[in-house]
Amino acid sequence: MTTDRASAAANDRPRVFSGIQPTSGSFHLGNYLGAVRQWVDMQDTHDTFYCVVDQHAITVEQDPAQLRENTRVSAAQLLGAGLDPERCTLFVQSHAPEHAQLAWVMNCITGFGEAARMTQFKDKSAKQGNDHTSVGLFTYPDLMVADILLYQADEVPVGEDQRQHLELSRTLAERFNHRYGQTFTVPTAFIPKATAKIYDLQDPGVKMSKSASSPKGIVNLLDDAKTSAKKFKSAVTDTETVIRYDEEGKPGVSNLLRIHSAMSGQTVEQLEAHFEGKMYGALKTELAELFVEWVTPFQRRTNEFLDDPAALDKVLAQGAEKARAVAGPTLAAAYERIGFLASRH
Ligand code: ATP
Ligand code: LTN
Repeated sequence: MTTDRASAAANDRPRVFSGIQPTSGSFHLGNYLGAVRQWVDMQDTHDTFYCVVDQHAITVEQDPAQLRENTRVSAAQLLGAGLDPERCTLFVQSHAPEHAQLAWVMNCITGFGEAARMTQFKDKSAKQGNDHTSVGLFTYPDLMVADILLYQADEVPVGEDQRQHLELSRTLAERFNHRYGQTFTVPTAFIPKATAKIYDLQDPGVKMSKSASSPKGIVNLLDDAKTSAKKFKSAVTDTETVIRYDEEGKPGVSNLLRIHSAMSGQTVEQLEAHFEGKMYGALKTELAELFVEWVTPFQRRTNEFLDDPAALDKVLAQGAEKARAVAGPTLAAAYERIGFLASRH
């Protein structure tokens, strides 16, 4: 049985897979700069598969109606950000049952201690306490590994916080291949340094995060643009007055410079020269303007997709069909290698 390398080779582009959780009503600027922006760019150079990972979202408690709504809003934002269903495959994880099926296999080749060392699990479970932590949260990384390996992905664009999970996907791909014969491509993480970790505007020592940031520290893409502009203007900096990049000494200013650089396309050095002799207010105001200029059309496009749920559902149904055409043969190969009796019906 052949896996899907043939079709990836046929269009001669490296394969990309990535996912995002529908755990909130809006993505934040960290999600966009750390991940989604790369997803958009890679459509031109890679064979791309992008997934709204609703099964990961239920590893913590979710309200059913809210989850359904957030799944649609997530897909609409991805389209609003520039994903083009003609050039990528966009789908919802639970629409492709192969993910849960391969995840079981991954659970069975992962050591208990290995899973227990995942830092995101340790952090989240420590916060919630054992009685409120699901087994699903513990095996979350194995579902993520299954997502990636099903598509024989070469590259996985994510933020810095996902590096350890990516390492696990490499380890498990190699382990499976070694035990049962060559089946999976060993993926690499694609983590552009400059935007790998966008920090909270009020607490520039920690990442901007849906679950942990205070409302003033997080820039939500679907919030009223004026509200977000105000957040940039009240971002925490330091008591100096020089606009200079220094991650250790000036984390707040450095975060703002990195965001500006990512959105304007100017290098940090160019920005330091541009802001020479100016006060922090100038950087904040310019950044707020840049953001509003970008976010306004983003919100318009996202709302267009939200206003037509039937069209959105159709995009997702077609995406699932394309995804399953790749995931199905990979799962079948893995099942055969591991020794499952073929089902003939
Ligand atoms: P939570 O804050 O609850 O951990 P999240 O905001 O990290 O959630 P995810 O759906 O887990 O959201 O992440 C989606 C993508 O965004 C991932 O690739 C992740 O690495 C990236 N990402 C999240 N936060 C940041 C950040 N502050 N800077 C850069 N990338 C980020
Ligand atoms: N755990 C990831 C979301 C995710 C993902 C994936 C990312 C689930 N499956 C596969 C890349 C590839 C997160 O961002 N928190």
